[in-house]
Amino acid sequence: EEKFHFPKDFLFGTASSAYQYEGAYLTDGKSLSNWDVFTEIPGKIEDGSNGKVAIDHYHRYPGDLDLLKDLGVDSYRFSLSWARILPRGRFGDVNMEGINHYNRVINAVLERGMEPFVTLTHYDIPQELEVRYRSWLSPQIREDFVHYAEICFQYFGDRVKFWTTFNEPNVQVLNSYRTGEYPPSRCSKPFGNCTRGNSDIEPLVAAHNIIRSHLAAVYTYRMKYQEEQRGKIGLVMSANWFEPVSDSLADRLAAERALAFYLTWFLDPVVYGRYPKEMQEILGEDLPEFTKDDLKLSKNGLDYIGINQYTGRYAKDCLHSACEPGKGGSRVEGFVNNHALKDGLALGEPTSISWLNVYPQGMEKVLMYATERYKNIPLYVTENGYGENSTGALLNDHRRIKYMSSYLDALKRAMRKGAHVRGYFTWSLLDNFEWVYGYTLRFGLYHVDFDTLERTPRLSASWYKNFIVKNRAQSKD
Ligand code: GCO
Repeated sequence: EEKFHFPKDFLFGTASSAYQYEGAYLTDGKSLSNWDVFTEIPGKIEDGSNGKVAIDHYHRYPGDLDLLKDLGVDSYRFSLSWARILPRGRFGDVNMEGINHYNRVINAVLERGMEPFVTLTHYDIPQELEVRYRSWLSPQIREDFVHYAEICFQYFGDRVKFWTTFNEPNVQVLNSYRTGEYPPSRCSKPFGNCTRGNSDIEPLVAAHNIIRSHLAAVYTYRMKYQEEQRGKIGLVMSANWFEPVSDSLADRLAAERALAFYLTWFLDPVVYGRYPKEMQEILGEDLPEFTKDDLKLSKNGLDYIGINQYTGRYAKDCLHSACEPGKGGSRVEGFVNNHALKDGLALGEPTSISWLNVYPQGMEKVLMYATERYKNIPLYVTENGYGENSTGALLNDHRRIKYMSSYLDALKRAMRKGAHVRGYFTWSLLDNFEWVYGYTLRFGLYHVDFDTLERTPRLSASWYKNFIVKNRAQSKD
């Protein structure tokens, strides 16, 4: 195999999020988040569980960071709980106990020789913002978000050099306002199980408010903090690949539309100041517009793009032929049917998790796509990982190793072809709370016993450790 060199500043790491890891849901002045409230509603979470305790990372972070140090990673990606820092948003005071907690975490990461890679919002927000003005459906949220972001820059920005405004806002708005699976569980046809019905444009409205919040926070960082603090600020997207189900022109265009209505939906406005043309054509006046002021903020409104890449799906045109019910295909999906299977065969290999097929080619393709579309903007693979639907221990996780190694090969292929990838974070160091699946899915390099909270390494932990050592050595010769 051709020799490959990772650049010197390449970051290997693992990723996590506050609600999925921390627990301590009312400790030290934290208020209820939207997820604390939502998980109380019967039937929302597969095993009826919640993140009140999660894996108690709030108290166990020193030990967990020791595990990371032992893995030899360069960086730890984690998120801050907004409700710990500003329990009432901008309607109340900063909670200094929350600030002190994250100061200790950030220092502990740095003391172990790692770089903190910090997400401001990974789905959980103070419930007060939901109750007062319906959070992301209201333009008011931008003021709250910028206020929160500035407090984080002020208290942590001397040490945090990588900021992410939002984690997977595409998944967030679709699950919150389209399928109703995430709080505040609003949905539109054909999805059921919503507490309230709504119009199908709510995901577009929420997305617009998120993009404007992102742009304003980036602008504030650049104007007031970046010169002194010298950090980078970016946005992390869920970046599933969409493969045309056939070679026909119609299906190839459908695959383009699928990406437009998922990935470039957020990235095009932030980088180029406009929504993708496929969205403009199909949604017309229902697509919110940016004001002149927004546009002033929005040229190259990020320093890096975060790519969460796990899997791929088939895209089938249904602009010209009938959409199959139950497979997406409405105008808010760009008239694209989404298929896991073609002639009964999955794109790649199926796993025990319905949304996860092993399709490493998707990693290479998405990285090349982003490189072509966004030219010189650096890319970080901020998540990639393998989960199993199992309550057993499965410490011999050969399937995870095979998955990671094939995706890392695909990442190298993309880099050889010119993709500007600067980092790779695997999801996740530890088994944790997997949103609507509760504790039924396990993504950890370490097994966590959810009763005793004991952490036990799987084979993949030493595999990843070796991978990093080997690949670092290459970069030095
Ligand atoms: C995200 C993801 C993570 C998941 C992981 C495995 O939004 O970044 O949903 O939080 O736990 O992708 O599904």
